[in-house]
Amino acid sequence: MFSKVLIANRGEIAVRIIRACRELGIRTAAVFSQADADALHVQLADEAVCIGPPQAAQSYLKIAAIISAAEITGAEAIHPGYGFLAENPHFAEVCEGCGIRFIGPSASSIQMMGDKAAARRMAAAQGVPVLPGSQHPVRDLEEARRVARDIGYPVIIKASAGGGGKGMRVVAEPEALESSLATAAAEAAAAFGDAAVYLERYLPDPRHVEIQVLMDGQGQGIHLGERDCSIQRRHQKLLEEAPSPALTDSLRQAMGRAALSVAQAAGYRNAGTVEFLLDELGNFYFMEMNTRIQVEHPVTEMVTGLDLVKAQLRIAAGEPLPVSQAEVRLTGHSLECRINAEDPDRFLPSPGRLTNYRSSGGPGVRVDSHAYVGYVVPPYYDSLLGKLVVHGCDRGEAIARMQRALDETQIQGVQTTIPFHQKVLRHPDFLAGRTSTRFLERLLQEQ
Ligand code: MV4
Repeated sequence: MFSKVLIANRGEIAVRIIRACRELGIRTAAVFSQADADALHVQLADEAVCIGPPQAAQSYLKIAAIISAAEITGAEAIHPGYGFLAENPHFAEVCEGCGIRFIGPSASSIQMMGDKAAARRMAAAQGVPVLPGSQHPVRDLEEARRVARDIGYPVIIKASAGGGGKGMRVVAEPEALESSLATAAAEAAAAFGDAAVYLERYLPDPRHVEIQVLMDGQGQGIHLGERDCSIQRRHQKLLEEAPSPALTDSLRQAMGRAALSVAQAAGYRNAGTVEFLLDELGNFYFMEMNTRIQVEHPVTEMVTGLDLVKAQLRIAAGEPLPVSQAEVRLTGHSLECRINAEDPDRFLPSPGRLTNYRSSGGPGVRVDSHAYVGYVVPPYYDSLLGKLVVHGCDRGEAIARMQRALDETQIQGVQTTIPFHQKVLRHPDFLAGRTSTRFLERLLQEQ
């Protein structure tokens, strides 16, 4: 195992990774920007290096500064967390080139999955269902017209270099195709420096269901069930759960096998997530693969009893998978609420000092947060203050527990998304498990 790991991240995920390292007897080196000198991850790490000014482009995204910090501290490996450099193939390559282990997949797997059109082709080649659409980015309007006519309207235009909703356009009828194609391509070019787009048949109200996989370096892998992440706003997830209220055991098995075959075909190593859209009839379709540890990983940890960050560290150090597929057992139900420092009605950032903070606790409650009384939430980064995660013997107990935990939590000095979550957890559709990617739209219209 490594003796020292550098954490190339901040906030709750840096704290989460430091905790896993500490339990494995690994020393930790943190990096921080000038805005994060008083951050919890800096306090909890064994040592910390300032890597630049507050703006992420001048600190957490600066590859040279992070590699220097790893060299100065003598770290043998770098954990990238999520966001920032986590899915940057160039960063993974530079780490390995400098003799520092990148805790994640190979640069080539990251690159492959970063090309959403290529990932879709690879899934289809494995016999994994994909929605009808173009096998390659569309070359021009004529080709787009042909493809759209073949698959039938409505269609969705997606950026090949995209993911997370940028450069996406739904096209209801042929008349709208030309202008939507132009805006989607322009948006993709601006956001990713790559105007390539492809088409798919549009599902009007799917669920977002993703499968967690763990792969060793030899192509052996296990799947750890699903997370239902249908409750999102502008492609930001707000509440996640495991298991999905929509899955049966046999559907879960089919999706797990599909996820593993995609990961195997990509030569994937370490923790990854295969995203699917699920329709009302129980048909699932490959969407994309995320090559990082995800924000919502704790719900999988709660129902499997596994520590995914420790598994990442072990796999990166060349150790075998923590359990076999036969040993994976899903127990009970878990929910995660993302607590953002935001105005809960308009979802606008609410930075500032936490004048009061009282966290929840008690049976089945887990708090992954970097918050403390007196902490100043900086305006430079995403607004996630922490994650409230619960486990119960079934969905009903998990919901009651989350309601109790949200009620117990007190945060003053900034606005938070807690009132929003309290509303969701009382909603009859949520209580009945009737969630989909349109749930929030409906809820916000009801106010
Ligand atoms: C779709 C879709 C419907 N049909 N693709 C959104 C993010 C990006 N990863 C893909 N997304 C979608 N792709 C087809 N063919 C609907 C969405 C979508 C969505 C997906 C998951 C969770 C929330 C969403 C909100 C709006 C649209």
